[in-house]
Amino acid sequence: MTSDTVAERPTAKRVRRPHAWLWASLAGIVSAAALLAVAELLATLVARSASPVLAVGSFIVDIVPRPLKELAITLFGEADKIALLAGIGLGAAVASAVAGVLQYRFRPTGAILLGIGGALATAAILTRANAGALSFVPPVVGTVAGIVVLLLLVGRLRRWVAAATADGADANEVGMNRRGFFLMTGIVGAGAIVVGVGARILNATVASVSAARNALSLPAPRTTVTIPEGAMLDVDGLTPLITPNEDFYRVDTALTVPNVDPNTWSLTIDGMVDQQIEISFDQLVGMGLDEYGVTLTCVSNEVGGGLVGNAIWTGVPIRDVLRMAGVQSGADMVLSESVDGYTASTPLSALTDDNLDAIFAVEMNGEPLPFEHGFPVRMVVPGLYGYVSATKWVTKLTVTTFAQDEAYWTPRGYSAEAPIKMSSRVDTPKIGTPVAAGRVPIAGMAWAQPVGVKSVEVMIDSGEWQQATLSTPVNDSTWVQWMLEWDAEPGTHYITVRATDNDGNVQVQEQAPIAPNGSSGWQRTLVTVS
Ligand SMILES: Nc1nc2c(c(=O)[nH]1)N[C@H]1C(S)=C(S)[C@@H](COP(=O)(O)O)O[C@H]1N2
Ligand SMILES: [Mo]
Repeated sequence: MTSDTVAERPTAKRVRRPHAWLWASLAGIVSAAALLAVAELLATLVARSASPVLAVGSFIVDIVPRPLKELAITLFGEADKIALLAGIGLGAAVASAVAGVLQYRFRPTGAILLGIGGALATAAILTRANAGALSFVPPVVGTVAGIVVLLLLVGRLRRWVAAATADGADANEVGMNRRGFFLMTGIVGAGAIVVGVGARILNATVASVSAARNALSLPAPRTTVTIPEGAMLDVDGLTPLITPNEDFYRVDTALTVPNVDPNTWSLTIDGMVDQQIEISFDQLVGMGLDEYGVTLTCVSNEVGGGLVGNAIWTGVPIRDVLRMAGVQSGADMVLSESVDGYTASTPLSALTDDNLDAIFAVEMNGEPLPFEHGFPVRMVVPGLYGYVSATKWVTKLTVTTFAQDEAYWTPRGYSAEAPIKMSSRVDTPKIGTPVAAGRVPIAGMAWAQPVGVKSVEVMIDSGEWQQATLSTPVNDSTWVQWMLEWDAEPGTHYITVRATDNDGNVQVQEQAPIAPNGSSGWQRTLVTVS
């Protein structure tokens, strides 16, 4: 740095030269804070419980040599984790201050240093056991944000220094540039603290609910669902009888998946009841768990579509809980509400029917409900579309009437009541995937909850209806598989399918759109045989 003194300048006011190194360090630290804040914020959105800061911390814990670890424990005892985090924080602060100075003196080495740090952090995060497919997004986007902030801040600092060291420096101009630098540094720094701390707190609750779910040990169900022999047909391309949780369709209005801790969860039953009650998760589970096989269907499922899935749910009949509150006469609807304010209107009779098994489910296919599917408690009602019955993250039931209350979707173009329409679907062969001439199995799924499917018929082109072979149903509220051996001749053919339920009703041929109460029609698939 040059050392001509400002006092010699012929300006009216004294123009002070900035402590450039100091402010460059600050710029570096604020850039790193922005990096962390953006990363933590994105982590809450895309990578559940994967805090980039903590992932890097855990990575370091794992690579620190044992003697050093033991030394840390001797030195800091139970506070060793805090000491480690403080150490990482200090190290990161020093490194980012260095990056700021480097960027100021030797453009663009500071940005490169920050980039290398971000890349190392990304690598550390991706080596963690709980890393998901999107875990790279928070550190990568965070690093880009950090570099942009560094370039901007150091750019401002340079302008300030240039103004202050120019011949005949103008105090006003210097002041303006100084304020520009501090304003931007202050806004980014404060923003990073608010966003970063907020995201970290959010992230911590996500992680703690995640831990609560992992730690949950539920009593074994008293009764289990028996899968009868012949319940699964062996055809390539046919949907499995039980939908694995990770393949189960998800439909809800939740922007971010609610985090509900089972230890603080409670269910309130109010409205037209003898006494309002509130039960805890332990009380609910303590009523005794049983398994139920129920196929869930979304009203938005088009004929032939995939918004339908079948799971074994473990839970407690809703009627048993309603009985504790005592339903009063005159009620005909139960408005269920989730923690995020979503509501569904379910006919009271569907929840009190002894032959229907509407349940509060706590498990899905033998594990606690996945977060996306309503952890810790959701409703499952055989025979009703999800939007009028299957409230996830449920915390309240209000016993009421259709005349008095309406649910989330009712003013939005969907019916207040919506039984699932019987439907059937071709899974194989698939449209657009030609098959070789010869014996070709045609197979798919059919459902008619809660009555059950009696038969499925298939028509090739405009031929006769042919009876498909059905799998043995698990019960009347689950779907069945069907298949038909077909002697496929070269050319293009139409395959049409329709089901008949145990009451003798044939699947409705007339096409209906999904609104207001579900699609109808027969699926007709075009197949090319070569
Ligand atoms: N809290 C809440 N529960 C909800 C919904 C919702 O938007 N919010 N959507 C419903 C709809 S429309 C359907 S089809 C089912 C889907 O359940 P799934 O996501 O577990 O498959 O959840 C129902 N429960
Ligand atoms: Mo739905």
